[in-house]
Amino acid sequence: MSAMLQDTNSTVAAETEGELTDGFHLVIDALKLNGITNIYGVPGIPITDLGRLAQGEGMRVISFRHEQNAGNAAAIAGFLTKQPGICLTVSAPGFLNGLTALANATTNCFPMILISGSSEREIVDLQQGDYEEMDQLAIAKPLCKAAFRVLHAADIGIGVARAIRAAVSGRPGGVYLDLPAKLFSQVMDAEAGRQSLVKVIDAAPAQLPAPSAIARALDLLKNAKRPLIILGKGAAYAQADEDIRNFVEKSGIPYLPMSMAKGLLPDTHPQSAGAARSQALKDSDVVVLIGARLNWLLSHGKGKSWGEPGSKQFIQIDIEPKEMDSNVEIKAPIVGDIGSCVAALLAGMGASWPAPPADWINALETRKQANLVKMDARLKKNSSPMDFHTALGVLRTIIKERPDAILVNEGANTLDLARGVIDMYQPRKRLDVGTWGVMGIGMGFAVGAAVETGKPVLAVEGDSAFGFSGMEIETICRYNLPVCVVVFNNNGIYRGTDVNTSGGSDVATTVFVTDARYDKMMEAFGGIGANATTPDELRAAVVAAMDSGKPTLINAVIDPAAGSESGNIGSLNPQSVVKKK
Ligand code: ADP
Ligand code: TPW
Ligand code: MG
Repeated sequence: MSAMLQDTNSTVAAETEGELTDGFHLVIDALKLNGITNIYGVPGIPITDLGRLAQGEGMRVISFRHEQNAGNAAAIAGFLTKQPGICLTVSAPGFLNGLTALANATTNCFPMILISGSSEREIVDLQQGDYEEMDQLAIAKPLCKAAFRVLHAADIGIGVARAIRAAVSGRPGGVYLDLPAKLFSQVMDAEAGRQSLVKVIDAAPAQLPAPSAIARALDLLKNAKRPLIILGKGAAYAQADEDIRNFVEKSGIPYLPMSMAKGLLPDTHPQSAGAARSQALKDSDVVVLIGARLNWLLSHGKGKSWGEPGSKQFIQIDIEPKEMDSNVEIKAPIVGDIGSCVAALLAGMGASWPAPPADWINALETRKQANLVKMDARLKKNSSPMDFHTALGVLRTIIKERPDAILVNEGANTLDLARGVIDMYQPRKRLDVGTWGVMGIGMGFAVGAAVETGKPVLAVEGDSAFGFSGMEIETICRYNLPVCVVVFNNNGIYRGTDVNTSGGSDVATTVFVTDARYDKMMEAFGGIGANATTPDELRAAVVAAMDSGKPTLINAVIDPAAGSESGNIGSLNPQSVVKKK
């Protein structure tokens, strides 16, 4: 290798050997060879030229205002495409800004690669105070699925290949790729460079379930009196849409979609038990989990919301063997990729499958209809100022009319209520705060979704949630993306009505500037701003935005008293019971 490899100082020597390449070009060539076309990042030392050259070589390089948002765009690109999304950052602070998104991607099982430039190893390791000095590899390691560093240009091909395979194979997740500044200007013979690149073959190999696991699961399912299917975002990610739909319909079993699995089957599907969720969880006897973990979002599979102790038996499909028995016993684990597992279940069900007992179906249907009637009444209330339901009723209709639009959603009340109110009709159209309930995914997800799919994006944002990534509306305007942001402005976090109990002049910790006009921010960058105080105004503004495809921000004025603390998860919010005299 030493013969092929040159550093910058030996460029002259290398030139005598014919056509040359360098670290910059090898990184770009390695990504392109593997079908990666988009990079999300923030430029600066040492990766400014990498972004510039990548753009020059025909990649789409989207520059953000903050790395966390670039990272979130890359993560959601990974979820939507099953290809790792690429985030590119500068050393130390830029890397750290991107790291939150990498950790979040890993937590959510989204494949992404954070590629970060880093400072000189010799100086970093001796802690001699380099520009943006930091041992980035060590810091990234516990927060992602795998972390690699490339020191020689000739190893870039293999490094990128390892990163891609690690991100998408098995349980998908975030990968860190550390590229020290010196690597980029290392020069080597172009032909040897080409030969060093690796096109990853079968990056996410199918993982077939054992026939005995399928038989065990079907046995359990066949004898169930009150079966239930839960679809999680792993099922949405798997892109096995048709087989999943066939499995649900052939089995006749009611199903519940987790938040980002909404639309895998339309929420209006007769078998959806979404509107009878509590009862379905509590009263079911056999539960089939498809790409959904029994974490806090499902109350760990036990406790009050799951009914009597011992009343449940679980079948779980997951690609990660360690997920089985994570919280409760799994009676029938099926380890494999969802596409292969669901196909095997379908095959094992044979030509006919007994319908679940009618009393179970009827009980859920009765509850569902009663709940839908209640919700309908709330949505139709033409309140002024608008409350969450009135405003969400408008957006619900708009998504029904435009089912191919992508809905991005974050906030507390704005999130929890939108999840229940807005029906989804197509797979992978609802993108939200995911496993961590993290604020700040909004504009990054909106940009990533618009860039990857070309579809219109409707981002429904709490006013606090929006603030975490709000500066990216400049990015949305700069790339002229079809994104309509609706800020649910209730003057604060949860509500805008809290008071400072000390009587001091600072406002309460959850309260923002009263009656702020977020729409003016969009106008500052040449986008369209609108203020909506009634359902009619809101509808008109969103329809205009979706029709035009122009970057738009609508400030939706919501009653500051309408929300509740922590939205639907107030039970997780510890509150002091001590009264100070
Ligand atoms: P939700 O939040 O919607 O309940 P989770 O993120 O908790 O979903 O669960 C997703 C699960 O899906 C993870 O355990 C992950 O290992 C699994 N998963 C992701 N992709 C696949 C796949 N292609 N095949 C099987 N399991 C998958
Ligand atoms: C990275 C804590 C959860 S929800 C929320 C915060 C700050 C904002 C709720 O206010 P919003 O919604 O968006 O105005 P609404 O409709 O109820 O008024 N930091 C991070 N993640 C989380 N989850 C928080 C803080 C939080
Ligand atoms: Mg708010």
